[in-house]
Amino acid sequence: MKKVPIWFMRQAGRYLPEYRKIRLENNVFLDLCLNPSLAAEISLQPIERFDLDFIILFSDILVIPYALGQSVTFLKNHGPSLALEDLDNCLYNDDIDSSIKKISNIFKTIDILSKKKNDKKLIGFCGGPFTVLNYMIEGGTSKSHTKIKNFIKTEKSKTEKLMKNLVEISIEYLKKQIEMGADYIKIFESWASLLDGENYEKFIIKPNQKISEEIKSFSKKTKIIHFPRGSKDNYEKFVNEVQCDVISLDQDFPKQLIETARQRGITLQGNLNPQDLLEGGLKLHRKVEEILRKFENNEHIFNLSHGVLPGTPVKNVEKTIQIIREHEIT
Ligand code: 1CP
Repeated sequence: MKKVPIWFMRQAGRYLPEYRKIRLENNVFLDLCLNPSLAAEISLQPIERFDLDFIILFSDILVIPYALGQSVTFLKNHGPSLALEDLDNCLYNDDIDSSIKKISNIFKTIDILSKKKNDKKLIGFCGGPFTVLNYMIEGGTSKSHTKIKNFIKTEKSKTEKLMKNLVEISIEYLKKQIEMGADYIKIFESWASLLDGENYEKFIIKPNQKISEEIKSFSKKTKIIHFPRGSKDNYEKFVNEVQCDVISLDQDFPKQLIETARQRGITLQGNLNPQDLLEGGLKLHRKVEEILRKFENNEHIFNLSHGVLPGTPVKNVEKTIQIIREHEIT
């Protein structure tokens, strides 16, 4: 009898009291990401509590701008803040090896986790190059994304150079994670939704294609999860052009993708709405069953369509897991 494997995007985080406790004692978020024993402990918290099938490294996609030379801080309840005056450091950075060394503690976290993972699969990750560039140029979270849209239009050569550096460092960063024991790597292209047409091709397809190719030629057995969030009709193009073992789905993807993925042997991951998980009740029950049915003829990893929201009750996560575990695939 086959079971649907489970993990949750942002499964380690503020909805867990044991995470909040460590966070309270550690004010500087980036220090926490670069502290191997605490980062490993946090990565394992959701596994110990829920016995999930995947461990995801506790870190953040914004360690890459930090490594390249941009100051990154996380203000309480304010999200990340990246210093725009440091952009030139990243632009003229030609020493990727030294940059990677600044965040090499993360590889120690992976090493600890790979020794403790038992039968669980270990996921390493990075941000998609365009998504990371978005934070670097916006200086943090943005609603309008005017700076990045303007930047790629008016600063073509700087965009090209920054993207080149981001692709290069992401590949090296992922390879090191694989060397230290990551079974899967996930590329969070969380702001793919901002682009279409030619720009989608140039800033989403091409860079992700390059990363996949390099990773596959480095290690055939490592599974690649792509998450081009908000790609809508471009999801189909994405899976046709970028090598992926798993495609992580948000709420709004073309139904045809289910059939395409089945034919191509691509696993679907997703796609419970985090708001449904937060609200719980009968609606949550119905939504979880709907998702299990929707993907029952595919290889499926149960997950959310985006990260767990901070106010999510732990009992809703437990309930969701119970429904999935009791569900039998025939
Ligand atoms: O105050 C805190 O404790 C910080 C909250 C927090 C946490 C728990 C941040 C700040 N990052 C993380 C961990 C994190 N981030 C993980 C850990 C592994 C896990 O348990 O899943 C992962 C995979 C990420 C990835 C990440 N960071 C993404 C990609 C996924 C997504 O949500 O689209 C993005 C965009 C970020 C940026 C980021 N980090 C943190 C914040 C508040 C943000 C901004 C998000 C936004 O712009 O809205």
